[in-house]
Formats: sequence, structure tokens, C-alpha cells
Amino acid sequence: MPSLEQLLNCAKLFIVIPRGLAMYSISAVCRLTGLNSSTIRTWERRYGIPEVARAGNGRRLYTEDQVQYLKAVADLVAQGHAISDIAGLTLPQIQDAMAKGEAREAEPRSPYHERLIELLRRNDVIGFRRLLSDAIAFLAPCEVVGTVIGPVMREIGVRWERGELSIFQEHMATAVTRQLLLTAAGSWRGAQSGRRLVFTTLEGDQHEIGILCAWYITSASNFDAVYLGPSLPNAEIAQAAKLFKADAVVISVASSERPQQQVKAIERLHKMLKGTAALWVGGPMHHPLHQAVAGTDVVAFDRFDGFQRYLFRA
Ligand code: B12
Repeated sequence: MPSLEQLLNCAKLFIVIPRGLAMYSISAVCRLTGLNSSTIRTWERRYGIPEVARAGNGRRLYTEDQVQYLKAVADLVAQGHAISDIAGLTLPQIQDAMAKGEAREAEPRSPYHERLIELLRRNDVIGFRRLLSDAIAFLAPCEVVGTVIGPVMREIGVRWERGELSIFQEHMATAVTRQLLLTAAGSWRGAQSGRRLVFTTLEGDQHEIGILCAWYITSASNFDAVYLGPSLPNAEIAQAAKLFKADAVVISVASSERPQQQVKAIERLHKMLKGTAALWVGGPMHHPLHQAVAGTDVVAFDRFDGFQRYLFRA
């Protein structure tokens, strides 16, 4: 018995299939959307988009609507949106987001960017370490974290989502970056001003590069910067702030699936620190923490350059 796909192919020779009923193979979808087949399969496996029919021989068959959907998703991802944020949206919602011009501006990239990504792609961990180490040596702290480390880590995230980089490659990049930042910040002479900041992330948040970047910038300033490591319960943070006689506690809040929980934790920490230390928080612009702390004395940042300006004026 001929498969559905064979029947469809035969049918296409003799009859005009009405728009909306045509089915497309994965290679046709690649040509129409500009995506590669491994990205399409990865999105299907990780996010269930789209739920695709199979021909008798197991090959995927996509409807016209699904092709349009994948094209719209591909366009939004190309504009810098995270696939994990888009995957739950319907086609009209995606089109609406695009019509409203919610596209993110392309991020400025350093001359190191493409080379670092390529070295990682080739699993050349020594080359990656050497090049990142050069960037740290030659660029000012704020420049290296804002134009090299941040954009490279975010692109690693995007490429992982597309199935172009593996988890071990992301871990490798994080491990090297973390180690180089720890070493570089350690080489700065501790400030003698008596002003002190402590750095950490909220309990459960293992994303460490953002807070390490902030700590690294601070190490070059007139503050004594104490890094506590990531993922600390509020009570521990409050205790450390007291014992270290910190002027402020600095928290990095990574993009999260449960942002409201993070906002609540920040509010609780703010109360616990009253009378002991100020609270400074950094995190992505779209994070609800920025709105939640507006009008309070919590200082919020979404970029390292703004943080540096604040440090040097404080
Ligand atoms: C590396 C990484 C990890 C590593 C972290 C290792 C480590 N030691 O740090 C590991 C593997 C542990 C990890 C785990 C997870 N991760 Co992760 N991870 C990333 C990745 C690829 C890079 C993060 C990073 O280092 N960014 C570099 C920093 C510098 O950039 P940034 O965070 O954007 O910070 C900017 C601003 O927010 C701000 N900023 C941030 N902090 C601060 C602090 C101060 C003081 C200031 C001034 C500014 C500031 O400045 C920066 C520049 O603008 C991102 C991808 C991405 N787009 O970021 C995903 C990402 C953050 N992870 C994500 C997820 C979902 C997870 C997991 C839940 C996955 C899982 N299912 O297990 C877990 C959660 C683990 C946990 N409990 O915390 C999602 C979050 C999406 C969402 N909306 O929920 C992301 C966005 C990936 C994605 N698109 O799906 N992750």
C-alpha cells in the first residue's frame, strides 16, 4: 500500500491541492523557513512545536499553517528572542508581537565574539580560554563584561536552544569564564576605603556569571567586594551582610521561569536588611523586579555600565 506521502506526491502531479491542505516534507520546510532540519527536530523534541503528522514511512509532514508558524518563530528568534519564551505563543500572538515591533535591538558584538563562539563550536577549550583571557587583559572590566562575556553567554543560550551547541559546551564556556573572572578579580588590590559590598544570587539560582561580572567590575573600584558564591538563602545573606558590615548587598536575578517568586524573595530580603545594608539588584530589563522595586530604596540595574556609573558616584 502506498504511503500517505507517496499519495500526496502523486496527487500533487494531477490535481491542484487547495491552499491549506498541502503538506510539506521537512526539507521543503527548511527551504521555506531558512531553518535547518536539526533545529526543527530539536524544537519539536524540547518544546513540542509543532505537533507534526507522520507519513506511513515515519517522515514528518507539515501543514501550510505549521510552515507559517515555524517561519514566524524563526524570524522572532533571529531578532534575539528566546525560543523558550516564544514556544508557548500561538501564530497570531507571534504576529502581534512582531507588528508591535517588540523585536529586540541587535546586541553590539565585540571583535572577539564570532571567534569565541567558533572556538567553542570546535570544542577548542584552550583556544577559548586564551582568547577570553586576552579580552580580559586588554579591555576595561566594564567593557569586557558588557561587550564580550554577556553577549557570548547569551548567544550560547540561543545556540543551545537551536540545538547547535550541546549542554557540555555551555558548561565548558561557563566554567572557563567563571574561573577567569575569579582569577582576574582576585588580582586587583582590595580597596582600603572601608566601604564594602557583598555579592550573591537568590537561593536556587545557579546563574553565576551576571553576579561575577558585577563583582569583577567592583573589584576595580574603591569598594571592598566580597563574593559569597551563588544560591544563598535570605537568612544567610542577611547574616553575611551584618558580619561583613556591608554597605550594600548586590544580587543578580537571572531570567527565570518563576519571576514572581524571585520578586517576593527580593522583597523579603529587603525587609531583612533594613537597618543593616542597602539592597542593589541586577537583572534583565523585562524582569518584573524593575517595576516591583520602583519607588522603594532598592536600586535596580539592567546593565553593567549603569552599575559602574552608580558605583563610581556612590
Ligand atoms: C549558563 C546558563 C546556565 C548555567 C549557569 C552556570 C553558572 N555557573 O552560571 C546552568 C547550566 C547551571 C543553567 C541552569 C539553568 N538554566 Co540557564 N542559562 C544559562 C545561559 C546560557 C547564560 C546565562 C549567563 O551567564 N548570562 C550572562 C549574563 C551576564 O547575562 P544576563 O544574565 O543576561 O545579564 C544581563 C542583565 O540581566 C544584567 N545583569 C544580570 N545580573 C546582573 C547583576 C548586576 C549587579 C547588574 C548591574 C546587572 C546584571 O546585566 C547583563 C547585561 O545586560 C542563559 C541564556 C541567556 N540568555 O542568558 C540560560 C538561561 C538563563 N537559563 C535558563 C533556564 C530555564 C535554566 C534552567 C531552569 C534549565 C533547567 N531546566 O534546568 C536551569 C536553572 C538552574 C538554577 N536553579 O538556577 C533560561 C531562563 C529562561 C526563562 N525565561 O525562564 C535561559 C534564558 C536559557 C533559555 N533561553 O532557556 N543555566
